[in-house]
Amino acid sequence: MKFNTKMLQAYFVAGSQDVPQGQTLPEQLSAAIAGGITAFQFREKGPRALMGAEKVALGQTLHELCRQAEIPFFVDDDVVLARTLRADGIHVGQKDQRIEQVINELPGLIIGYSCHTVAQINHANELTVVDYVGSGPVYPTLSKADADPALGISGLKQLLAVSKKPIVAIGGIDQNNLANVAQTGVAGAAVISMLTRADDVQMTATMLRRTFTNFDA
Ligand code: 3NM
Repeated sequence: MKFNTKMLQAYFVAGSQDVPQGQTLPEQLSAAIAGGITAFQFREKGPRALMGAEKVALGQTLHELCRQAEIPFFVDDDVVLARTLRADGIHVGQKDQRIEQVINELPGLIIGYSCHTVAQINHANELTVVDYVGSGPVYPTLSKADADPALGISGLKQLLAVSKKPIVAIGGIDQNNLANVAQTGVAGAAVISMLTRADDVQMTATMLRRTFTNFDA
């Protein structure tokens, strides 16, 4: 699949650990797709994450839902899992395997790279195969244990000013602050809890998508 900046508009990130009891990730992803999300990232991480065959099986189910909807399926960090699941893309963090190594091991995949500082953005600018940058946390988040300090809108704007790559904002983004995030000019928002904790996942996904479709020049 070829990268398109519009894929970043409404970017759902989740693993089974993010889903409240009584619901499942395939159900939530189906609802989010019905609502209009533009990308999904499988991020099975932390003490409650699935392992081994169970993780692969869930990934296959989720990828199939994305395939039917013709939206990209990303894997967080894991080169082997990305290859096993034939993912469309991989998202690489600063603390993961070195980005250059991932790029060499997965030719042809869409590559996302987390950047939290101007220095990291400058590095990403030099990497021609990096398609987009994920920047955050914009606001404090409960979904990532080792998150950096919050950037705020002003910090996000500083990163936007130097980035040659499209930026998807992440971290603590919810229905109340979404418009402020969109107004910075980022290509989209990546969210976990805004969708996994939503009362109505489909409607919330539609709201997320519309926010960025309206700001789309
Ligand atoms: N990465 P929520 S913040 C996965 O700053 C992730 O790079 C972040 O979850 C970063 O939308 C984050 O629930 C968690 O705040 C986002």
